[in-house]
This record gives sequence, C-alpha cells and structure tokens, in this order.
Amino acid sequence: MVAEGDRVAIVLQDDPDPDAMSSAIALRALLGRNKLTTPIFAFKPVTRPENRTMMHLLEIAVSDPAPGELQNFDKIAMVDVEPPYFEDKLPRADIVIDHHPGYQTGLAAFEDIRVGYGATATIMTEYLLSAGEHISERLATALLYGIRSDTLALSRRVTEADIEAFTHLYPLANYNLLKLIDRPELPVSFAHVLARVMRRMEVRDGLVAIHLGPVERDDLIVQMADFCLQFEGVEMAAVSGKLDRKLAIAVRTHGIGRANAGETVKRLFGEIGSAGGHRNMAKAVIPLTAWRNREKTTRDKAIEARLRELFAAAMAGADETAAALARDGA
Ligand SMILES: [Mn+2]
Repeated sequence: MVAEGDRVAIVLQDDPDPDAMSSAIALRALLGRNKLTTPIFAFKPVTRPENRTMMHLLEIAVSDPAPGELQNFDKIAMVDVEPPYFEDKLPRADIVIDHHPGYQTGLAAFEDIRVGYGATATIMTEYLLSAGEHISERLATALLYGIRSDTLALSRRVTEADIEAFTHLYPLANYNLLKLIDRPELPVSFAHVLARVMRRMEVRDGLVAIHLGPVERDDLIVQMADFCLQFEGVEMAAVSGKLDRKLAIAVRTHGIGRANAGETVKRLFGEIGSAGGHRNMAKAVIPLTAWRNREKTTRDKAIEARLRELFAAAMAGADETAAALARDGA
C-alpha cells in the first residue's frame, strides 16, 4: 500500500496514551521508515506526567499538525483510534489499526480492528513478529508499557494474545527505563518547595502530615506522600496541596497494621469533598470554599496544623476523630 517515496503521517487520538504512542513507532518500524519520512501527529498534546516521561525517555516526537499540513501526505495512517473520531479534521484515512469497538468501519483501504484485544500494541507486536522485524530495546520497552497500561498490568480486558505479546517483549525491554517512566520527572521548581517543606517534616506517633501550599501539578502531592512514607517509623503520610481552588490530599500507608488510608479520608473529609481509596493509598479533594466553611481558614500554616490534628486523631481511634471534627466545627 505504501510506495517507497510516499510521505506517511501517523495520526493519534488527542492527548495520546502509551498504547497509541508505542503502536505508532511500531508501525513506523514495520514500514521501514524514520521520523522524518513518517512523522507522528496528534491534535492535542500528551499531558499525563507518566506519558510525557515515556515520550521523553523513548524519544517519541508527537507534533500538532499545522492547518492543511496533513493534506501534503500521500498516506494517512492511524493506530489505537479510528477515522470517525476525527470528524472532518483529516483529509483521508488509508491505514487503520485499532482495538476499540463502536466505530463505523469500511472507511479506509487497510483496516485491522480487533475488538476484544487489550491493546493496539499487542496487534502491532504480532505484526512485527510475523514480519520477522528486529524489535529494538526502545520499541520493546514502549510496546510493553503500552500493553501494560492499557490492560492495567494485565488485569483488565486482557486476552491470550496480549499475554503472548507481553511474554515476547518481556526479555527485550529495558527495566530501568520502565522504572523511570513509572516515576515521572519532577519540575525543577519543586526542588525549592521540597527544601522549604522537608525542614518541617517530623514523625509523630507514626504520622507525617505536610501541606505543600500551592502546587502546579496534582502528582507532586502523590509523589511527596510516597516519599514521606519511606522514612523510618512512618505508618501514615498525609500530604496536601492547593490546586485549582481545591485542597487535594494524598494519603499513603504500608497497607499493614492499624492505619487504613481509604477509611480515614472518608471519615475525615467525606462530608466536605470527594474522598476514598484503599487501605494503602487514598485521596481526598475538597473545594477550598467547603474547607473554609468547616475549618474557618485556608491559610497554609493553619491547614498543615489541622491536617496533623485530624489524622493523628483518626489514627488514635474513631471516637477521637469525631471529637476532633466536632471541636472546631462547633
Ligand atoms: Mn488502546
């Protein structure tokens, strides 16, 4: 279908995920192309921190097409998505490889849609293996991560084919890179926040409670809670930050012993925001207006003191929690 001199564009869904990005570089390898002859496009950029880290570490370039730019390509391919998704934004669709159900089919000359597969990366792995194509460490790492993230580590919508592809890729992938992708890179500005905050950190009765103040990304709060849990004697870490007129609180425990993160946040914040989670990780998001109504203030210092008080009471027992909640609410 693709002639030697053809310019091919690979188009992905908005805010591409690891399955889409890995499938795109697999298709490029399968066609024997490089990023100049076969660029990857998306109308909206990658936003999730883990996905951005994957993109940087694996050097996957995804660009936003300029108006009319796609008209200049001889062939338009898409992976992990189908033509109706783009409405009238594409001049044509020639190659479509996907696993999503529910789209109108028959819109492209080459169509391979395997509904039921856990990931498009699985389909692409099968193509690479059938073609006897060399699968580089970079490509294997990307595809493995694509399958893993679309199937929630092989726990959701997974088929025999996904497991087989995963097994093929496993010995070829780079584990240090996978580990780095799982731990997204931090903005440099966060170093200053850390330097300020860590000076205040103390462990009291197994609890660390820290309020970061305004933060630029939600995942910084989560990473901070993970980090605090690593110190000796810590049974529970509660870290909050202000973001978009809300107070986000991430809670971590080791998942053993008396502390239960999910139950604790529900008890403490269920009435003024969304709160929930599991034994070892939980989250609460509270509009600052609701926090102010109950706690009377949204000053950063006061938030941290109150956080410590509430979580300490929750760890000590349910009756004390109720008392702590009632104390200032009254
Ligand atoms: Mn997918």
